[in-house]
Amino acid sequence: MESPSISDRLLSRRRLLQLSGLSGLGLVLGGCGTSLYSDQVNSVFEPLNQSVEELLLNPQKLIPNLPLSAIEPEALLINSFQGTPKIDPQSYLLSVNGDVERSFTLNLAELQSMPSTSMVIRHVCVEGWAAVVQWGGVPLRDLIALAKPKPGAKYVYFKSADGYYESWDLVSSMHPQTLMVYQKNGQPLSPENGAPLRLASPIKLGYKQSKWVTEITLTKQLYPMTGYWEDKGYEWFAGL
Ligand SMILES: Nc1nc2c(c(=O)[nH]1)N[C@H]1C(S)=C(S)[C@@H](COP(=O)(O)O)O[C@H]1N2
Ligand SMILES: [Mo]
Repeated sequence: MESPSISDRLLSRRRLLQLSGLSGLGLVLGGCGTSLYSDQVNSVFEPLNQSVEELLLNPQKLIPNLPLSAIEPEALLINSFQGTPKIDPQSYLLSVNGDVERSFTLNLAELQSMPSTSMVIRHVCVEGWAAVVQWGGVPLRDLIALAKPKPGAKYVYFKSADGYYESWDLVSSMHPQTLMVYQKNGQPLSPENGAPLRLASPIKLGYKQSKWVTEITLTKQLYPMTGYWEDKGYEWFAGL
């Protein structure tokens, strides 16, 4: 699942603008000139395929944010099936690909230049602990929309640098509070908690929330290996 890497930083900014035009989302990137942006929107706009468009237009029910005072910094235990992988944030790339019109890769600076969201939610692990956490990052739905899923794409696979893997249904992936985060409790995300980039969402159990995500792949089918813990017998949907 190779996709062209954005090597030139200037080009990449332009490419992001093109992608945002294609998405129909009207993303305005921080620090970018708006004149280039409006040129791109008018020249390259194409509607999204129906199902993703519907998901964008009919936002799902939001989980109420908890107050900042509810954050429990000590309660979030580190869970890792085999330690923290070494990732150089300078050379890190997120790849988005699969059954999409436009595969792309983004580096951390590019991800951090996209509009971000913050939320305070409860993380729940099946092992019997929970923690209120503030997370900050990019809505996964924005990345999915940039990639323009092909009609029939219904699942989203996540590959992690430690060999962990997960799959989600598209609807849960498009939930406005399903985020790819690089920030936790007001600080940059720590390596143990999944830096440079991890999933965070109030609608799924902890094991669905992959840390150290390097690749997001849209698929039309659910393949036999659905997730690291699921393949050991845990429930796939794992909704909260
Ligand atoms: N790549 C990867 N992601 C992972 C895991 C893992 O072992 N590897 N563990 C999962 C589980 S079971 C939980 S509860 C959360 C824990 O996140 P934390 O370590 O930041 O508290 O990460 C999830 N994501
Ligand atoms: Mo967990």
